[in-house]
Amino acid sequence: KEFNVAILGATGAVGTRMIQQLEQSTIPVKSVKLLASARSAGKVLQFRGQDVTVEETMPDSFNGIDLVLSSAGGSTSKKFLPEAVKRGAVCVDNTSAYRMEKEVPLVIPEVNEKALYNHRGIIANPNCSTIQMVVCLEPIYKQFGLKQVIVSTYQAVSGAGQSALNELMEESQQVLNGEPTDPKILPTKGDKKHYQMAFNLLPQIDVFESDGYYTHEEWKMIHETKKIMLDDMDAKDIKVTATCVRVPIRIAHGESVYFEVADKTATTDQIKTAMADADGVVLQDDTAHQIYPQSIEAEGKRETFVGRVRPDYENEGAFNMWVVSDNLLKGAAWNAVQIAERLVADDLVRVPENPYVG
Ligand code: A2P
Ligand code: 11C
Repeated sequence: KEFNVAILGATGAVGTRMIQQLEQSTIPVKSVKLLASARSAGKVLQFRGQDVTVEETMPDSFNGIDLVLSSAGGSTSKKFLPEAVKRGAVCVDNTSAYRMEKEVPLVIPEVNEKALYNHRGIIANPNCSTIQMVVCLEPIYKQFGLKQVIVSTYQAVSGAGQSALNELMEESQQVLNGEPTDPKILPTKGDKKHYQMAFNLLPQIDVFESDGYYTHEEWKMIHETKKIMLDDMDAKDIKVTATCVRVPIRIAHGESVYFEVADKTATTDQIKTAMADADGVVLQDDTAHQIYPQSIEAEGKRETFVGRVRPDYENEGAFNMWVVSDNLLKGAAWNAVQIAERLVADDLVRVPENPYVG
């Protein structure tokens, strides 16, 4: 069987990578439809060497589509994915629109592929910073148990979309030229004030929660991790806390992850081996030769890189590590296409009789 695939948000930072990852995937593609807003209608992109004209998204855009890969913002997903499911298309959604609904599987194939079997039309792709952390923690959890995770992120600007990336480049040039900057997007489009990102760090990703303490990005890292690893967004079995910081780099998030395992006999070498043996994780840890993960080296790669794995000498059974991955690939487009590959392999590209669209 061959599949008619639509990419919603095809002109964006993630959408363009979805095109590329789909081109390189094992999915038998019969046709590809590239969808965006009216602003991009008529723009010509390519799929496997063929020109494809971008179309404005309408409910009927999904007629005859089998599979949708979507990354056009949460409100666009809420508006169009029910229309797609109604027309028989299975949707892999990269936005946060449906992630916390219990009827919607939130999937990292290396961790909880089995959750795909219960899908009811929409499958959610987790947040980028969650994916790269959980893909490393899962093999540790399986072998040694996990009690607590404390993460601090160093997140690339492309996570905030193509327009934010353009803003960083423009500001950087302005600063180098000695000109004033005029921030309009970062730290987040959704908040009132905007700050310079070039040569700066911003401890705000997404808007603040109603408690006045945590950002929504931090909230997502905590609750998505629990939903993926423990199948319950509020589970207490693993304690998780996060600080999310935007750094002035283009692509690939870095994360300092501190974790405490249940099995106090676990050694640093065993922790390293558990991750080195895990699918999708590459251990880059040789301090004698200054080998550790770097953002510019992770860019364009599908894997998650881990290094600087070391014991906390003050706390038995606790460790630190440094995790880097391309936020647009494993953090978004590749994880989504990987989910689609598994759906195809397991004959799950069909909407069941009880679809769930929110
Ligand atoms: P467009 O290029 O027409 O604005 P990014 O995450 O890089 O900001 O990209 C967002 C993607 O979502 C783009 O492809 C953008 O299309 C698309 N998009 C934004 N709003 C809508 C909408 N209302 N309907 C369809 N696509 C949208
Ligand atoms: C960022 N992690 O770096 C965000 C982007 O929930 O899919 C992804 C937001 C999401 O800004």
